[in-house]
Amino acid sequence: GKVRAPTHIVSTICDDRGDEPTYAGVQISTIIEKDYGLGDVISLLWFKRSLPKYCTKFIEACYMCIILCADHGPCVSGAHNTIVTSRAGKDLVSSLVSGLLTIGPRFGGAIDDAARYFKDAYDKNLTPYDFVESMKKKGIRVPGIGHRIKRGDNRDKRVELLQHYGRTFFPSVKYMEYAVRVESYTLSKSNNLVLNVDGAIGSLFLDLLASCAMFSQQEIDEIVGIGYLNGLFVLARTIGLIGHTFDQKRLKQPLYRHPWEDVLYAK
Ligand code: Q5B
Repeated sequence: GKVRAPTHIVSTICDDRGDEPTYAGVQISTIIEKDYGLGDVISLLWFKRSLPKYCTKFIEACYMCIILCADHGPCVSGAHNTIVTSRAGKDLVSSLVSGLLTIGPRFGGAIDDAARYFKDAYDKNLTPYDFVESMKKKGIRVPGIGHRIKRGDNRDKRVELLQHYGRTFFPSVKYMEYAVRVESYTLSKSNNLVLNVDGAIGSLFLDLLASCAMFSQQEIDEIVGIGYLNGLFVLARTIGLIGHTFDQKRLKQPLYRHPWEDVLYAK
């Protein structure tokens, strides 16, 4: 019989060979007819399954996550880079990616590590004290904890909205409540060591995966291991960074040059 030559690429999420593309087997016309939202599309293309409404709303809550993380002003690392690049006369894609490239362990990209460390600590029954102090001994900052401007007495509204959503709609929020207990301990050390938006999303996403009965333990470990969750921040902040690019162009802002007065020229 015929022997099929091995393919160079294996792909499992989207098939464009028929009359219309399918996302994880679902035709795009069905997606439109059934009024699927962005959370449903993310569920199909990232998780390869349709998730229950409260999950897709949370992803959208990540549409909360996505809505809530879409922008956080011009002063954060990503927006700053995008603004400087746009003012250097570069195009949309260049301005966007220069901002996106700042997303990482300190800025916006701590969601996966927050999920990994909170999961490991909770599953091992570590007390918040033991968890935080063991991280300190290893010289690792607790991902999902700490913020440059948010404080114990100036909480992050986004975190509060996400927590309220989880407590209202999720069957269980054990990982998020663990993160809150960790925060109580870190706040006793310093007022800036709040649970931040990355930590809130990371811990709540663990709750989503663990409580919706749509993922095996092996699949959850794979999702956390591969690191899907920073994708939510990247996706969300792309909206804001595009906005900052257009804003600078609309305002016809000149080439940016940092003022000498704001540099310490040290020997
Ligand atoms: N200390 C976020 O640091 C920041 C500690 C800690 C233990 C911690 C820091 C951190 C983990 C990464 C993380 C996501 C760099 C943040 C985001 C999106 C955003 C951004 C926006 C948006 C802030 C002072 C003392 C030192 C440190 C200790 C600090 N963090 N100890 N665990 N996690 N967090 N990132 O204020 O004894 O003096 O040496 O890395 O979750 O990115 O809006 O801006 O939407 O755009 O610069 O919200 O927390 O604090 O470096 O002066 O440290 O606290 O060891 O102790 P800061 P530092 P010591 S959300």
